[in-house]
Amino acid sequence: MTVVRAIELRLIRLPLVRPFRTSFGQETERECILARVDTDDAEGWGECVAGPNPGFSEEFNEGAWLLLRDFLAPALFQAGETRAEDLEHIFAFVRGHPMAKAALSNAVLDAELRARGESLAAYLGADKDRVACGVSVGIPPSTEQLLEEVAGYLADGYRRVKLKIQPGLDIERVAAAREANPEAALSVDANAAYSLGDVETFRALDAFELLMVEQPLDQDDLVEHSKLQREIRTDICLDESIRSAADAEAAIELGSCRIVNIKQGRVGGLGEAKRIHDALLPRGVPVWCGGMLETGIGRATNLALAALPGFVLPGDTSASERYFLEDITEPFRMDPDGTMAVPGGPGIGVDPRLDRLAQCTLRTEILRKE
Ligand code: OSB
Ligand code: MG
Repeated sequence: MTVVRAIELRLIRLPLVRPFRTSFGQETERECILARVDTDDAEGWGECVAGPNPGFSEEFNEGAWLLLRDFLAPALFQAGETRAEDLEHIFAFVRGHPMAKAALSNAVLDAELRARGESLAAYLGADKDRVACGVSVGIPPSTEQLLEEVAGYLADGYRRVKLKIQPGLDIERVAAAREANPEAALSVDANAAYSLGDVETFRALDAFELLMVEQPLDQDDLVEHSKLQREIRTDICLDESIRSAADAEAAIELGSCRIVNIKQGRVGGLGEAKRIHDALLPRGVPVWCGGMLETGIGRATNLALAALPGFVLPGDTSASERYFLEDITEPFRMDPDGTMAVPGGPGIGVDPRLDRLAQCTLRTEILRKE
């Protein structure tokens, strides 16, 4: 049991090493909220995976900030003695807003685990101490740049390279990447940019032996995804559509996908992420750990999740240097064999560097239990 005495919200901004363009927009920096909680025994950190714009989902930084400050933090203070696993119930009065909830829940869990000296990976039930890494490639201005970027990542050792696509920047780009890399594990991610009328595009992509096509259609189109899956050979993987274990079970039952991307932030935290994992493992559905361009705080959280037994495909758990010139924690590095160590220290196992935080912070607010 823990009592959270204070919560620090911090909006930070880190330049990305290169612009990250998807079908829903372009980002040149990672801007996100960090939550730090103070308890009597330890402090804990959580990263909100939302960005500045509501393009990936409904959530965005300024909305998440208000929600954390005006609803979630007061509810946590009012609850008094709590365990991290109670927070889902304490926050259930707020509909939606999974990313904001996950940030604060993760911070409380981190504090609780640090206080008892247990690693997040062990707490979740990890069965490995290294995970296989993939990388997600934004849509570059030209095919030449795409080929150069892909070649660089494959030379680094990444075990899977995911290409972002959007209507008009799909078949030719993927064909070029496949031709240049006949044996590479390639996948694509459409971030919901297509409709069922685009089935011919996906039939054409079948020729390139992709590991999967991620989120081709709108997030609410489970039935349409099941129709598309019946029309194509390539496995569909859902990301945006999966907000809960119930969504995941519905998607599998409907045949809307054969692979699931689990992002703990998108589903409201590690509790729901683990329930999705636990529901899909006995059904033999492969899952992998997605990413949202996290700093070292969110990356450490993701690596612990990716170490669970059902995570059998390489995750978007890339090295810090793929995103930032300088992270806010010590950088996460990938070995040439394409694997990364899962932190083994108490809690998430990493601490932000205070000098880096000071450089990156746009705004801070401290909330206290009265
Ligand atoms: O759809 O998986 C996605 C980044 C931001 C928002 C959505 C997505 C992504 C990525 C990059 O693909 C994953 C990462 O490397 O963190
Ligand atoms: Mg995705």
